[in-house]
Amino acid sequence: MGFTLAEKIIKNHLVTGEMVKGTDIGIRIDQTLTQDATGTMAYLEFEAMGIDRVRTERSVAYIDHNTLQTGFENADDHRFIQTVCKKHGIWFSRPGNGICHQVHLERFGIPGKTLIGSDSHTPTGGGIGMLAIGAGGLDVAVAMGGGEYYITMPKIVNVELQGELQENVSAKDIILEVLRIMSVKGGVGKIIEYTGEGIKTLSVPQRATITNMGAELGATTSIFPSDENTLEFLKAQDRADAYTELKADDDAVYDEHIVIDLSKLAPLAACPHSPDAVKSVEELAGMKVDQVCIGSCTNSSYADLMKVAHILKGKTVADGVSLAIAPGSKQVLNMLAQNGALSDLIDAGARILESACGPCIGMGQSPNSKGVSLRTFNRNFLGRSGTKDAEIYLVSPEVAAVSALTGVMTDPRKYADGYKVDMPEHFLINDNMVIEPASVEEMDKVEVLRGPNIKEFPKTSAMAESISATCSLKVEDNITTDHIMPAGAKILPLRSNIPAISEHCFTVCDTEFPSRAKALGSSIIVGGSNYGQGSSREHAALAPLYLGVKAVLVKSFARIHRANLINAGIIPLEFADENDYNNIDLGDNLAIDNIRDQIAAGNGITILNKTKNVEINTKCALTERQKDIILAGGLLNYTMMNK
Ligand code: MIC
Ligand code: SF4
Repeated sequence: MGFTLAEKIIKNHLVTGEMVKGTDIGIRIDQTLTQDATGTMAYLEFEAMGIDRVRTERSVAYIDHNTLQTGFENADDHRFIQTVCKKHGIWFSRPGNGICHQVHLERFGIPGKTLIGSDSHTPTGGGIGMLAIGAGGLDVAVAMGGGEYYITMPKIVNVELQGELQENVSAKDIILEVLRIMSVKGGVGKIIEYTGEGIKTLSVPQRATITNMGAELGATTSIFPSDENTLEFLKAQDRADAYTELKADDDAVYDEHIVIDLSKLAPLAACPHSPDAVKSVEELAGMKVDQVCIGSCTNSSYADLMKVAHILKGKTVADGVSLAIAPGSKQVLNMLAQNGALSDLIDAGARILESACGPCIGMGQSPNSKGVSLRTFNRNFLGRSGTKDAEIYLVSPEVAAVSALTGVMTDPRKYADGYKVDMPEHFLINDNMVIEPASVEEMDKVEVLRGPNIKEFPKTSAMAESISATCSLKVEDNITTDHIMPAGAKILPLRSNIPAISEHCFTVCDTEFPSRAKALGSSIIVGGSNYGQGSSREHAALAPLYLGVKAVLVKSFARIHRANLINAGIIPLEFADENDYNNIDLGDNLAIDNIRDQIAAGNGITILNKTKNVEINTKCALTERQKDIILAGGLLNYTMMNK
């Protein structure tokens, strides 16, 4: 029996466990990436581990999220990251150089290598044949220190692409179709592997759009083979030496099989407020649009923006529409500048933003009240744009550009000609915005600079014998980490300051939560299924930890958030019987006795709801290592104990 591509890469990197689906495995990590909003915490954690120099083949820190500098905080954090990188052997991509995933794909990604990043869209690297996985900052810190990364050996889903896309139907429509089929929880515990004749028609940046937004499926990662298109891309990036041909064996066995005929796909849009609320653009055509944003790590490549420039050339953005464009990297922006396409964008009335995440994470460009905004991004969760009553639709660059001109949702097949952007033979290469780390001889001389916004990682202690806690919050299904720990221009600058950012925890759902949880001292959160989907931000675990949350009891968890809870020493519990969700209400007094023994025994944990006088059975499926982490009071304590 042959192997799938993901299995081959895992096999080559396996350190602990066996490739048995559903069991825990530890893999060696070749590369790491961080971005600034999660990076400060990750580097504080790395420093706390007391390791001098990273032990990976390549670790890169990007500054791309917190680039709106309305106070000293972000600039201080950037300076901290820059100096910590210099000292400890990490490459530093300066603000202005671009979005981490776009730049990593262009300049550092290598087929067949493993990459973990403190950002959920790290699977973008799957477009170039990497096994690229999003993780919490602490897991990335451990990997930088040479530790392996633990995942549950996923099931492998084969998405077979047949045929070729029609003109003005794009890679974004492929992943929206996969989301329509599988939903935002359909990928949990799975790797999505793309095969079929259709993949030959897709360039690396198009493939990366698909693997990027695979994060919205809840998948562990997504991956394409490394083939002649990969070589063409790497050659054009002057990195042909990074190429290896990689594909699944002909007799590989997959757990699921989905077939998509590309020629039958039409332009699609994800409707508010979920990436899987997919409808055809034709159905939505004519809807008035107030804002269009083009960019983000999903759709800001050279080809995407050339297509947009071609559609806009010589025309003017409709008078009711504000069009913002953020090219994904300095490379892309500079190429558009040199070939004149930037001028076409400016001339049409586009507001050009710096190469960064920008509006995707609510850093500026919030829409007007009740505004309809079409975005080429990957997430449209409630409130993420910064305007709570805005309606965000996720669309392709073609739909976005054509609709910006007409002022209403428009099917590009009727309005744009079949302009095709060829992969440039040579991208414009200039890595002058990437700073090399100091040499081993020089590293001791580097001083790490810390601003007053940078506070320590919250201290945790070993798990107690029993817990007496109150239910401090009860929430529904599909709670995202944007609900738990909102982002945006006002809150993101507090990412290095857990006490301050905790004041915003869950305020999207309940403004009283932070003060209530603090007053209770010790509490438990209750939730529905797919709890913690979305971003990898470990702040969604660290803020509850700081506020005294001891356990989270839900119907089911999203992968990265569950790992972050364990890393923070918070017990992740699932209802043994989902109907028990109705047996706990806000304010109920809950007790767990002999908790250490119950965790160690691994047969689930019994909670007594003292208010209702009912016993609730929960599942707490932890591996031996995870049990030890929880009992030690989190991964940092565990790592220090095992140093
Ligand atoms: C996101 O797209 O939600 C983010 C912002 O990039 C996050 C990381 C973060 O919260 O800093 C992610 O995707 O992990
Ligand atoms: Fe940045 Fe948005 Fe991509 Fe997250 S999804 S990395 S915020 S561009």
